Amino acid sequence: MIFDKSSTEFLMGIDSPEQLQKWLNEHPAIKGFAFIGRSNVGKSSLINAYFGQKTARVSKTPGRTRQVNIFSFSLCDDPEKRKYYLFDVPGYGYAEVSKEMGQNWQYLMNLFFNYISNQTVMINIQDARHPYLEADRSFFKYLKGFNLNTILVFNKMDKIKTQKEKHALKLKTPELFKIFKWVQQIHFVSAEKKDGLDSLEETMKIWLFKL
Ligand SMILES: Nc1nc2c(ncn2[C@@H]2O[C@H](COP(=O)(O)OP(=O)(O)O)[C@@H](O)[C@H]2O)c(=O)[nH]1
Ligand SMILES: [Mg+2]
Repeated sequence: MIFDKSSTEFLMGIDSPEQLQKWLNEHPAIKGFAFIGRSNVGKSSLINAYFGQKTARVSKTPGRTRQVNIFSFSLCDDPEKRKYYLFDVPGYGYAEVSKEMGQNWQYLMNLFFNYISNQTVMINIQDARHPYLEADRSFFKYLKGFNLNTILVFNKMDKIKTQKEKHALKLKTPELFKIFKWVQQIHFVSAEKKDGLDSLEETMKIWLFKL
């Protein structure tokens, strides 16, 4: 275990662009991670697996899913208990979202990606069964302009039943790097079965020290 679950604190949930801009302006050069993906892809499950019960409680609270939820955390083996930040960002690609809500999401996200410290790493989660859906591709096209470090994570690997299919997906990695050109790393995990989580956690930790 690298992230100290008992250190995770919920700081706030923000749905107002002005408030988000203010918070980000007041916290320049922060280090940490933002979890982003289509809704239902397993963002909360993955965040809970790494950062514990407090994050689970927040993500179950009604209304929180349309907010940027901000947490702080520390590393287990850091005696100084330096603070890092975790952002649970509302999911993209809702087909059912109203136009108005879609616009609010756009506005909030524009602010988020514009003002977030470039020492915060984007963790984009996609469904291993449906890699690079249209929503994921258009999100990447959008994210590209912001020049942020990004790790791509394929979740729900347990839903891919045969070894052959798993292998086939992994063989696609070079192709995936071509599609998502500026992605630094690609991981294959199952939040449910806890597969591949250690290696991703190690990668995330390395980024905290690299930036
Ligand atoms: N089979 C399987 N189901 C998962 C996995 N991760 C999440 N889920 C399920 O997918 C659904 C959505 O997960 P959630 O974490 O709420 O997704 P979010 O909307 O992206 O936050 C829930 O029913 C989870 O139990 C996984 O690795 N494997
Ligand atoms: Mg969620």
